[in-house]
Amino acid sequence: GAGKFFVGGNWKCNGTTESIKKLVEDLNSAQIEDDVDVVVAPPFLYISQVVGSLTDRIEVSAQNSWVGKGGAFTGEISADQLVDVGVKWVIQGHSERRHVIGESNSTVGKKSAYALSKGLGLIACVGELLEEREAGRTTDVVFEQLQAYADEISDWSKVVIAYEPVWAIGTGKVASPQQAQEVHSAIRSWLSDKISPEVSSATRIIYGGSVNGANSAELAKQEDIDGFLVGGASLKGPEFATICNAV
Ligand code: G2H
Repeated sequence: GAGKFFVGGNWKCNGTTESIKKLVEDLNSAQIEDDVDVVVAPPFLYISQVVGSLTDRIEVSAQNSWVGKGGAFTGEISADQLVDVGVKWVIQGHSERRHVIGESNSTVGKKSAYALSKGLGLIACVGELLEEREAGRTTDVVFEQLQAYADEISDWSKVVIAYEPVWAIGTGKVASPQQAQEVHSAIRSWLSDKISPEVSSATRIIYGGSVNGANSAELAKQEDIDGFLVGGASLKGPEFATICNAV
């Protein structure tokens, strides 16, 4: 493993003022161990509410940001604006943005580099589709996605890589600890070969895809699983706390 365990809660497009107030209260009163970095990613609309009410123990992430600085880009949010309201992290390249919204590898790389240049930490997602796995192309796809980040990023010190096999996202089908470990280890080797051995040993590689309170401990035991990116189960405070304490 690398560095401190890292658990992100990706709330996706869920919640209301009321439900988020309750979730923040649950997180504020949760017992979270010291040996884990915890980040939550609310929808943009609720970010200021969360920054203003959540314990400092947990940092706030956005789920996306624009490719450059602000201006005439209707409907977009810039990294500069995220920093302005107290956000510390951004998720880029989530499979829902790649496969539902249609973002390309190169767009994801550019957005990531801009966010890093503004001082945000980056949760850089990668992951293969079911048909890519079945065709034996898992590492080809993941390495192409990593290369697109590497083409734009020079400083990896604020990067966390999230491996999320698309077939395991929101489907209840979690990758087995061995399946996840195999890809995490391949990512670790890729970093060593293509970036540097130092970056490879320092960069946290977290797993996402149907992680819950019942399967997190077993996954956390794998050598190259340095944390989780949690979707559905991060909407329940007590279960999310269990996952944070999985290590
Ligand atoms: C994968 C994950 C969070 P879930 O998208 O990024 O979601 O845990 O609901 O599969």
